[in-house]
Amino acid sequence: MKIAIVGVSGAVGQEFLRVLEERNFPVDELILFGSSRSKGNVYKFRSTFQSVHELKHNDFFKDVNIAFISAGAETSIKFAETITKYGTIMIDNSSAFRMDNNVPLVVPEVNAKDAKNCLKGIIANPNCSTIQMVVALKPLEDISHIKRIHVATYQSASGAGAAAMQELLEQHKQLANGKKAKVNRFFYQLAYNLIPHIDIFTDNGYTKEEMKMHDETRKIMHSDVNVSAMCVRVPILRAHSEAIWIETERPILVEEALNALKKAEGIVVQDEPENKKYPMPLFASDTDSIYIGRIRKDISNPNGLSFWCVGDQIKKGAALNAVQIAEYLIKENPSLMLN
Ligand code: 2RA
Repeated sequence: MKIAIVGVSGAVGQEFLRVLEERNFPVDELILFGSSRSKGNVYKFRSTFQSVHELKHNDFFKDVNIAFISAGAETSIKFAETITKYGTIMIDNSSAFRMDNNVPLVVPEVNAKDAKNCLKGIIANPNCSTIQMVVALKPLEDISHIKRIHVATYQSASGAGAAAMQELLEQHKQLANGKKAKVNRFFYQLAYNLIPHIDIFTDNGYTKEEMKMHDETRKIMHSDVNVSAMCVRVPILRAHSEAIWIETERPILVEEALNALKKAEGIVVQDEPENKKYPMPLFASDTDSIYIGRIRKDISNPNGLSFWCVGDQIKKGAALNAVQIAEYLIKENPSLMLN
């Protein structure tokens, strides 16, 4: 298979290289793309070194089977036709096509089959905070329909990219050395702070990040669920955490929820409060699973359940989910490999 990565110099782009290698993804040939700034950068993949080409409107994608894109919505929109016109499947990490009715929005543990309806040759990877939440919700939805969700997110610096992670590290150093923290990628100093503002504000007072959790969850789960989110940037490097409250059609027992979550694909239950065992971003970073703990009845709602959910933002929240979509497509349609 010939695989392309667009936006390879970014945090997610770099993770694509690692995940493809880790999972022994069937790559015969790899071609890397980036902006004019990263043109000529060289990255190692398996035992080879590959240099980055500048993304342009040309025939580079002619014999590419699958292209993983993580270069921002503007680039995805601008280059979608160039990438897909010869039959390449574009798995897009940006928000550009997520709510397009002709583009499936896929989290393999939840709605893998939707990936087959890829009419435009594009499959969208959901927003990171939505991905980890729907992985956790699917086994519960299978017990009883979820009618309402309240979620508060604790989102790491990695969601804003590699430079933002670096900025957080630098800020800690600057402050430790008695200097003022330099702010560039975030609205305020993130070190020793929380910023209740991710993406832009919309007319209803929610941010776009919060509305993504509403809209994308409904699309992925094929559900009429109501979602009210509060998204907060926290001084953590690369794993997002979420406090989630759900209301189901019929009450779900904690035992039922635990059993379903323990059996579910992609989930690790860490729920032994008496042994101080619960998920934390420190330990979830750079791992593949979604960790769930602190599962309890919501004392304010007889049909309510509450829990805590942690997942690596760059892996399952981005690169790994995209690669899992590709693996599903290959499994369902091995002829893809013969393009
Ligand atoms: C963030 N949701 O955490 C973004 C990344 N996709 O900022």
